[in-house]
This record gives sequence, structure tokens and C-alpha cells, in this order.
Amino acid sequence: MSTVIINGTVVTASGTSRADVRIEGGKISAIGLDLASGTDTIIDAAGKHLLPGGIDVHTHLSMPSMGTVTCDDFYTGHLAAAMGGTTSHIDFCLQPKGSSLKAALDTWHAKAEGKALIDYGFHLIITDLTEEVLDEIATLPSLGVTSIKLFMAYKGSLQIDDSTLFRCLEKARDAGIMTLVHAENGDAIELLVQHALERGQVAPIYHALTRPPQLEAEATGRAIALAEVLDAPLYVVHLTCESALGRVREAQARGARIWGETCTHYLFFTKLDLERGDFEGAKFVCSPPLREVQDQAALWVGLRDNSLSVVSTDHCPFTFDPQKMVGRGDFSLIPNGVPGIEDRMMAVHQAGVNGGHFDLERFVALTATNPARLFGLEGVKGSIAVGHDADIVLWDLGREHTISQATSHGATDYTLYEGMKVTGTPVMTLIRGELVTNHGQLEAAPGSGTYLHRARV
Ligand code: DUC
Ligand code: ZN
Ligand code: ZN
Ligand code: ZN
Repeated sequence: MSTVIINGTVVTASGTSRADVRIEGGKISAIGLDLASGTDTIIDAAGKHLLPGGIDVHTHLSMPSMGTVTCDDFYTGHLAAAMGGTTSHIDFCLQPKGSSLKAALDTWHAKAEGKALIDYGFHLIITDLTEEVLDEIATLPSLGVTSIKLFMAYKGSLQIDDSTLFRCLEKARDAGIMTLVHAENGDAIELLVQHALERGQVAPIYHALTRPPQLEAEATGRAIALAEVLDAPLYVVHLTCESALGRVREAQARGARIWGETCTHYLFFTKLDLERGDFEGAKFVCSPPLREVQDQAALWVGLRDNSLSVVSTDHCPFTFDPQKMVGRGDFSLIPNGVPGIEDRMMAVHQAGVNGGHFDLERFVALTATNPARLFGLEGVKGSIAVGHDADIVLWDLGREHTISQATSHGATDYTLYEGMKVTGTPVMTLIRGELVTNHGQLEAAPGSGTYLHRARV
């Protein structure tokens, strides 16, 4: 079976050109002019741009959190992702306390089994570091997992101490594994939350006020210091503010192996959104919290100057009603997380490219090429190049669309981006050469998404 996509404009992180793309056995076999002859299937992409399928390296599907479970599973989350032009993701597999890492991975594989529409890999969140678990880290690459994540916040549940972080960084470094951190000072946050509740400050805005940016910058700097001492690679997830970005930049200038990621919502919303009426502010509760306009501006600069390498979603969806409603009398009970897996590509394209922050090549770098390179998928995913998987999005730069819950595909009952007008949307998505979405229709069967056995970093 061969397919050729003709008449399109191919965009990679390093250039844009008019070319046909030939696909054989799910891989890109040729890129050039006039490749159509002798092909089984021809897709005419006249007027469209061909982008590498989006790679979202930060998602939480069917993940237990704060007494509930994120509402998208590996079917609804994948449907939303594919409709939005995302063809691969790396989900966070959570180690329950007392569990082995292997058992946690088995649980996550079972969640995806028979449901997956897009390709998926796993990062491993370590919550309980025993000597056995420390030894197990070295075995993760043989299971296709080449990244671990640690939480410096959520005291009493997910939070690890500095000694745990240090030991994991060292083990991960030796095993060719990237360490990811959620960088916020959980000890100070716990006290600030207690004080706020004692004063009767229960509204959603206090979520942001009890997690100030200084505590993100402090934890970011601390994690960087530990990683630098060990010369271990470190990826700071969901970076939100100018001060934390400064820590990353300084480390990069010293030549340290430090990378930063921000997430779509930090580019579009501020803590003022937590004050929306009728408890709607709860829809915007995530950690770290939304910040200020000046932080947004700093993040856009970081995305342009490469001090930030990736825009992911931190898709961690809960319904407004009933899931977020649980925190109506106490902000600290609102599940932390926002949806975004369907919106990322369109929203970032709209504000980033149409808004003049960067060009289409940089958009591709931030949403596909860099994520692949940093997480062991280089040469396989993240670019339109010979030998790569044919994960291709046909993007219509002129198509107008208004983002709305009514036309979205995930399981949440809201989108943060309600009413946002975009020009430029995906119209067709291929994964490994197979059609997955076509003008809003799903063409793939559940179970067609495959597990990504990732290479060492
Ligand atoms: N951090 C995440 O990365 N995701 C959801 C919640 C959180 O605090
Ligand atoms: Zn986090
Ligand atoms: Zn997350
Ligand atoms: Zn350009």
C-alpha cells in the first residue's frame, strides 16, 4: 500500500517547501516533486500545509487525582487530540504508593488497551522511592520509558523531598532517562493554604494567591541546582512565570542540560480568570496557577528565543459539574487541572503564528519536533522527513473556526477557549499513513493507536 499526498506545502522546523510526500508501510519514503505515479492512493492537499502531527508530551488521561479521576480516557482524550491535530502524546503513569514501577506501567497499558486512536507513550511519576524502586529506574528504558517525573508540591500525597529528587536525578542520568519536575515549593504552599482557609478565604482566586510565583521560581532554581551538580538532564514542566523562566535561562547560559515547557493556558489566561462569577473561576484552577499579563509576555519571548522548548497542554480534565463543584466552599478541594488537548494546536497557531510571535516553522518545532527530540522519538516522530512515521496533519491556514464546547470532542463539559476565533485549523490527520480524521469525521478504529517504545535521551 502506498499513498502520495500531492500539491501540499511541507513545513518542518527548518523550512517550508512545495513537495509531494510518498508514504509506504506507514513511513515517509520520499519527499519531492511529481511522486504520484504508480500510487494506490492519492490525497490532494492543494492549498493546504502539511505539518508533522502534534506531539503533546504532558497529559493525564484517566488519572486518579484529589479523590476523583480525570474525565478523559484513552478514547475520548485521543479523539479530542486527533481532531485538534495531535497524533502522539506522552501520558503520566502514576506510581501508587507501595507499588512497583512495572505494576504502575501495567495499569497504564491496560487503560490504553483497545481504546487508543493516536500513538502514546508514558512518563513515570515516582511517588514512593524505595531501594527497589530506585533500582527499577534503570530497567525503565527496556520498557520503552525514558522519562520520570517528580512532584516538589502536593505535600502529604505526591510531594518528594530533595534527597529523593537528587537520588532520582542521578539514577536517571546514568540510565539515559530525562527527569521532569513539577517545581513549586509544596511546604510553603501547604502553610499558605492553611492560613487562607483559617481566614475564611475559600474562593477560587485563593488558589492562585496561595501559590505565588516566588515559590515556583524557588523550586525551579532548586531543582536546577541539584541537576547541575549531577550533570543530569532536567525538564521543567508547565513553567508559568517570568521569574522561573529566568532560572532556566541562566542555567542554559551556563551550559546545563535544562529545558523548559509551558502550557497553552498560561499563554491565554491570567489569575483574573479565577475571579469569574458563578464559580466559573474553578474551571481555571490548575497548578501552578495562572499568572499575570507580564508573565504571559515573558513566556512568548521564551518560546521565541528557545529558552522554552515545548508547548504542551497539561491536559488534566475534570468536568465543571460535578467534579470542580466539589470545591465550592473550599478552593483547596477543587481538582487541579484544565482540559486543552484538542485546543493546543489551533490556539497556539492563532496567537503564536497569526499573532506574530513566531513563524510556522517555530510552531512546528514547539509542538512536534522538540517534543520528539527531547523524549526519545527523534527519527521516528516529529518531522516530515524520509524514514519518519507518516504522522501528518493537513492544515488549512485560511479556514476560520470558533472554538466551542459544542463542537469539541473530549469528555469535559467546558473548554477554556469558548468563543475564541481562529484562522487555521487541521482538516485531515494521518498517523503512520492511515487516515484518522477527515474534515471532522473519525476514520480510525479504537485500538489503532500504538505504544511508543522510546529511545534513551
Ligand atoms: N500538575 C500537573 O502536571 N498536572 C496536573 C496537576 C498538577 O499539579
Ligand atoms: Zn504539575
Ligand atoms: Zn500535568
Ligand atoms: Zn519561516
